[in-house]
Amino acid sequence: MTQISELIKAEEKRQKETLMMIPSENYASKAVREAVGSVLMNKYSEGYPGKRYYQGNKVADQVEILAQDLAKKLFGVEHVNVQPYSGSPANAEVFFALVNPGEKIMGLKLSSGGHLTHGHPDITFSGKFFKSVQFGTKDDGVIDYDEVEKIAKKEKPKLMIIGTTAYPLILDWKRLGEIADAIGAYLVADISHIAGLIIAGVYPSPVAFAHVVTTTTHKTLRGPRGAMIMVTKKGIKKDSEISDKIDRAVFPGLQGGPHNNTTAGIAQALSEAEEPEFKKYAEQIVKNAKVLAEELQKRGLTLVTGGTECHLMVIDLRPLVLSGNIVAEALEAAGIVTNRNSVPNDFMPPFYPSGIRLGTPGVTTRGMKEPQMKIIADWILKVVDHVKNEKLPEEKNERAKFIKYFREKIAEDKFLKDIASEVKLLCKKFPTP
Ligand code: DSN
Repeated sequence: MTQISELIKAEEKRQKETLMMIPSENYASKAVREAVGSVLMNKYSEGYPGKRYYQGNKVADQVEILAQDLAKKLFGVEHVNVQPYSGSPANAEVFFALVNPGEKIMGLKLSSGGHLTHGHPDITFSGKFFKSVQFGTKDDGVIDYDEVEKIAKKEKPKLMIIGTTAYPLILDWKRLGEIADAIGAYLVADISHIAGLIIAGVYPSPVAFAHVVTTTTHKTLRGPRGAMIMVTKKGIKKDSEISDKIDRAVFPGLQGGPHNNTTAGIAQALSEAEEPEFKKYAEQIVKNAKVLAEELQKRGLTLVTGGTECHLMVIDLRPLVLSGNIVAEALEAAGIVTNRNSVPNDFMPPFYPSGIRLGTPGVTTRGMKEPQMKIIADWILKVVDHVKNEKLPEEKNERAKFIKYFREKIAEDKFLKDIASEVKLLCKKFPTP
C-alpha cells in the first residue's frame, strides 16, 4: 500500500466509526465518488458546451448539459453554470459579473451565521474589493428584517448576498426580495447549506424572489465538492444579459478549465436528488435536527434562536462559561465530530468562539432517526458536563498551549473513550454509503 492509500483507509475508518455532525459535511454516494474519480478528470474543456477551446469534448459537453438540465429542472431556474470550483469562487464570480470594484454589497455577518464571502471586512476579497455593509442579528440570534430594510435603504448596496452557514431559522426570502427591489439591488441567495432541503421542499425556495442563486454541491445536496450559479426568471427580467455576464465571469474571468469529473459528480447527485427517497431523506434531516435540539434544550443547554427549523443548531456555551474549543475537542475524543462556532455578539474571537455547531445531514444519510438523536443528545450532554470545569486561559498567548495540553490529556480519558466505544457500536449499525 502506498502512503496515500493508507491515509485514505485511515480517513475511511474515521468516517465510518465516528458521528459526522458538522452541518456542512455529508457522505456522497458511491456513484458520486466514482464519477469524481473517473477519467473525466483527464480532459481540458475551457469554454462551454459547443463552444470549447480544445478538441475531444463531445462527452464532456454531454456531461455538462446533463448537469445544467437537472439543476434547471430541480430548482426551477432559467440558466445554470456548473463550473465554479467551490462556493467562495462562485460568489466571487457573481460579484465580478454584477458589481464593479468599490461598489457596495450587503450581507449577513459571519458571526451572525452568514459567510466569509458575504462581505466580511478586511480579510476577504468580498470586503476588500467592494464596499461592504453587514447586518447582524438581535441578541437572541434572530434576524430583524425591519433593521435589514433600514440599513439597505440607507446604504443602497448594488447587490445583497444573503445566505447562512450557522443560522437555524428559515429565511424570509419574500421580504428580502422586497427589500432588494425597493432599492433596485440584485438579490443573490446563497443556498449552499440548504440546497438539498430546498429541492425536497422542506425549506422554502428563494427562486421567485432572488435574481441569482449560488450553491455548493456537497452539503445537504450530497454531491461532490463543487458549486453552481443559477439565474432566475426575475434575474433575466432585471438584466437580460445577466447569464452571459455570469458565464464570462466564471470563464475566462476567474477560472480556467472546468473540472469535468466534478461536473459528472454534480449531475449524479442531482439525479439522486430527483428520486422520491431524497425527499424523505431531507424531511428526516429536519426531523432529526428538531429532536436533537429539543433534547439538548430540555436538559439545560442553550441554543441560539431557541431551536432549529432546518438541519443545524448552534449551542451557546456562554451560560456555562465554557469554550467552544474545549467542548469540540472533548466531543471529538468521544467520537462526535462537530465544529466550534461563534455565537451572535460573541465576546471571544472566531478561533476561540463560544459555540458549537451541530448538524444532522451526515447521520441522516447513515439512516439514523429520532431514537438515535436522543442517544446522541445524551452523549453530548454527558461530554459537556464532563468538561464543565475546564477553562480556556484568559491570557491570549496561553490558549494554544492549553488546547494542545487538553487534547493530549483527554486522549487518555476513560469516560470519553467509553462514549467513543458506544458511538462506534452505533455507527456499525448504520453504515456509511
Ligand atoms: N465551510 C462551510 C461551512 O462549514 O459552513 C461554509 O463555507
